[in-house]
Amino acid sequence: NHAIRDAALSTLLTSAQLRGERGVRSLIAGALVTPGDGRRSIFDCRHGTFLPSATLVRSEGEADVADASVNQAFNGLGTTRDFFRTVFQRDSIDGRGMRLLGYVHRGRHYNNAFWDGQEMVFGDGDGEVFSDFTGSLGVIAHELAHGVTEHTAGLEYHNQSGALNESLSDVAGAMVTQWFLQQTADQADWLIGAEVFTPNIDADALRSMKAPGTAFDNKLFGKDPQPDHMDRFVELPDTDQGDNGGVHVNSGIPNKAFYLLATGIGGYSWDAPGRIWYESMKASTATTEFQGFADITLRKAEELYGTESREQQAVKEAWSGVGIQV
Ligand code: ASN
Ligand code: ZN
Ligand code: CA
Repeated sequence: NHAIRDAALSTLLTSAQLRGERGVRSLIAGALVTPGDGRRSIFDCRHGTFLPSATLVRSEGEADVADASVNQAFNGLGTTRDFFRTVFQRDSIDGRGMRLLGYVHRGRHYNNAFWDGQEMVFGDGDGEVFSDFTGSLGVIAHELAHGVTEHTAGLEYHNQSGALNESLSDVAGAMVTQWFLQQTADQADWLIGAEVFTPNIDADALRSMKAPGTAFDNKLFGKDPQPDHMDRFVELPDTDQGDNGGVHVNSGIPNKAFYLLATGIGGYSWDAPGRIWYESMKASTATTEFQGFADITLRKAEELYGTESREQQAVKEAWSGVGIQV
């Protein structure tokens, strides 16, 4: 009886710890349960798609393994976690040390990576067009940042709120990459996912924040559909075919605004520009749109740096550059 009860408790404890459910953990046994601190667990899907069948292959504190995808996911999630902790004093995805669950080798030839509300999942790519998605720190940070957005603004993943959600993930992807390389806004390439294409493919990256709409132009994909200004906003249906109302398309507009802010202020993007964006993300809601977010950034720049500060002036000019007046 004891054995059965203990086994059930340990299962509950393990799954609760893995999911970082603080409420459940403290409910179970207070002192017995250690906080997460964003500890990493990497699972190998071994080409399956059913995540509960994946195998735990590397935990926090453990050394490199033979599988490069595992180590890349482990390192990328660690760098992103350390970025949020060091730069924004944020403890993991939920701000309360939530466990970081990374799944690699998801499916066969899977050409994507995603956050599913609980974990970060990476495909290997088909090897023809795309390579392993764990090969891009920007992509890893992008996916983790979807978790941060879900736990802060909670931006609905369609139309303008969804494009803003996508943009916040790209902004995090760029900042984490630049922080890792210690590059200033002027030194950085502002590309997201430059590493995920095989050498066969004529494409700079998935997206360019510096010049949305120019990341690729080839036979396979056509031209990069991202606009860089409200005059070229793309109306798409809120369907899977329509990219949920163009969430990966119109994200080019706030992406460009952040690029303009970072280069306008100068120095490291994660300093004043990142602080303004991060505070604005926390002050946004599920239905915040571009204009509403822009207004929030103006207010945050004022609160953080003062009325008519050069930072606040740079915020005005950045949004004006994409056709949004604040
Ligand atoms: N890589 C995409 C993203 O994180 C996956 C998706 O659209 N669900 O936005
Ligand atoms: Zn995304
Ligand atoms: Ca949908």
